[in-house]
Amino acid sequence: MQLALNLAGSATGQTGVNPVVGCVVVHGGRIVGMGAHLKRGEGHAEVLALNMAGDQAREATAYVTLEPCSHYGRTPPCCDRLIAEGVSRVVVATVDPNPLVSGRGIERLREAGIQVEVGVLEPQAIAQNEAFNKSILTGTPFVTLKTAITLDGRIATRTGHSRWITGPESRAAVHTLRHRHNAIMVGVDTVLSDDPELTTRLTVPGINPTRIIVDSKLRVSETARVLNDAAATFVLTTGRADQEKSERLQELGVEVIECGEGPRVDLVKAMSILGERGIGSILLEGGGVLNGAMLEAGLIDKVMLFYAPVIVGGEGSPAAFAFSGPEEMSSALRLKNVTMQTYGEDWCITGYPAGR
Ligand code: AOF
Ligand code: ZN
Repeated sequence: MQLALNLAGSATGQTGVNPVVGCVVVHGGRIVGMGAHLKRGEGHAEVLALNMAGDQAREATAYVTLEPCSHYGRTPPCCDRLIAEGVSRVVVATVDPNPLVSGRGIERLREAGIQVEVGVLEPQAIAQNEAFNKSILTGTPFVTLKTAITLDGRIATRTGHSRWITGPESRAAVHTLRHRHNAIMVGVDTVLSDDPELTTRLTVPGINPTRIIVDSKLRVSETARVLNDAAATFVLTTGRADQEKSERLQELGVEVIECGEGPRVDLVKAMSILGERGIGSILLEGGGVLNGAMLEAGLIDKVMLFYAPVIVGGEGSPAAFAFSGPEEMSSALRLKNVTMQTYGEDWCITGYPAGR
């Protein structure tokens, strides 16, 4: 099962709104087939592993990280294939939260006389599909807030200078995060001040996330890099936006999406629209005002703070979370399941807002 989880995990970021799934087929103590779901619309893990196993699938055990599907989606049900191949035992890490499957796959295998065991390495399997687990049930994307931050909670100096807070190891990790999310989201002020590309730049090619710019007044410059390269960009605005500017942006190949009637972009509505457009996960790269607004709206599922060992002070220097905040400490937003990882001289603190 650990091998199946590793196979699945290696495809994180390339299955779109689909889960990552791995499968290992074992016969007589030998591995005879392996597979991972690699792309939405293409083969499921079980099918690829069974294709490799051939005749040796008969009387074999299949280890699968997610309950085999029982429905006709873009591909036929994996259950039927496992039954047809004569597999005698299926070990499943966790049940598929997809309401179209959710227990039916396991039931169907059992009815066919296959021995089924559920719950092996389940916590790892659930964690691996945290984005899918949310988006399949809510229709809205899983949002990871990421920021590079000083020890005193700032994301730039008092003059707005921010390159670079963290070191090369952290920055490389962030590009891996971009590869692993369907979209990347920033406020228009970040685009105006930094003119970033918001693409995935690793030492090997990665997948570019769809760029999402939150821009209620369509202040983005038509010459901004995010509007003039090959990667996809959505601009979120409101019904009050200047229609001529909106048309000019659309001529550049950008999708302009109206979320509410203003004055600000309705972020809750935005999440549903993005879910409908096939965005299952978003990496939120701020700045502070958008971070604060997303947090206040309860739209953050996960927080990753890359702390650099620097202090910048400065009375007006931008904070990572610019929102009014609670009156009392007991009402502060608390993170749970907190872990810490080092990247060079930086620490990344990862946690999940409690109560979500
Ligand atoms: C599996 N094995 O490898 C995957 C599963 O549109 P489709 O046909 O690809 O179906 C997508 C749904 O199937 C997805 O929402 C999830 O419930 C399940 N994914 N199931 O048995 C796999 N990728
Ligand atoms: Zn399937």
